[in-house]
Amino acid sequence: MPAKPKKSPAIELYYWPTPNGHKISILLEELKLPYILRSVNIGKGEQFAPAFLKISPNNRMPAIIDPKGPGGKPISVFESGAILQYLGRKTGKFYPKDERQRVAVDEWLFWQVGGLGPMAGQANHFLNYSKEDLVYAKKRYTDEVHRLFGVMNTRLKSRKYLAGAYSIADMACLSWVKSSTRFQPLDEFPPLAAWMERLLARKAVQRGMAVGAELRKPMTDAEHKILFGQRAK
Ligand SMILES: N[C@@H](CCC(=O)N[C@@H](CS)C(=O)NCC(=O)O)C(=O)O
Repeated sequence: MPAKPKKSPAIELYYWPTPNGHKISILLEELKLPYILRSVNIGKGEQFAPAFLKISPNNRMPAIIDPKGPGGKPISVFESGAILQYLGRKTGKFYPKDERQRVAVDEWLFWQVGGLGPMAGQANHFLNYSKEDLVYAKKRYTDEVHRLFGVMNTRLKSRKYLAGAYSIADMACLSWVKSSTRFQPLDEFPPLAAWMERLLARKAVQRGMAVGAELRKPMTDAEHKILFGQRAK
């Protein structure tokens, strides 16, 4: 009898339900790869645990451990963009091999990790978490999100996805766009709104964004102290 093909061992996903976490849970759901959820409660400071810092020295989730990495040996990956690219290369899905197409995906992926994510994150911080009401900071970052939404909107006027076929670049942007609609509605940006609805209609996206949703609670003062005002240790 022919030997049954061995199933790949499950990837460990170090995760908390935030837009940066969603990027990876969405991709894993899209890929239908088995994974084990390792929650990292960032409000409780679990991102500072020495074992976690070994795989994610920036004390940020998401991170993964793939027990079957290059050469069949385990590998850990931190930084959401690096994880998306790694899984894209490993599976050959949602990350084209053709160099021109790959460059386009990389452009929009880096645009997200260096622009949309940090700017929307700061806007959210000053609108919802700052103990001081800093008008300039709120305007600076909400303006920037508005500008970035405009850039995406223009790009999506003539295409369904950011870079060719549906890719890791779209997955990276989705949860940041969705969460930012709390302060920046999409009425001014119809192609962007249509893109968001197109992605949200995907079952894998719905599953990915639901991962760990029950873990998320309103932030307490103790959690605020852990998350904000961090300095080098
Ligand atoms: N550039 C990182 C950002 C990740 C990040 O900011 N994660 C946040 C949650 S969304 C976190 O783990 N925060 C923990 C902390 O602030 O200590 C990535 O893209 O992976």
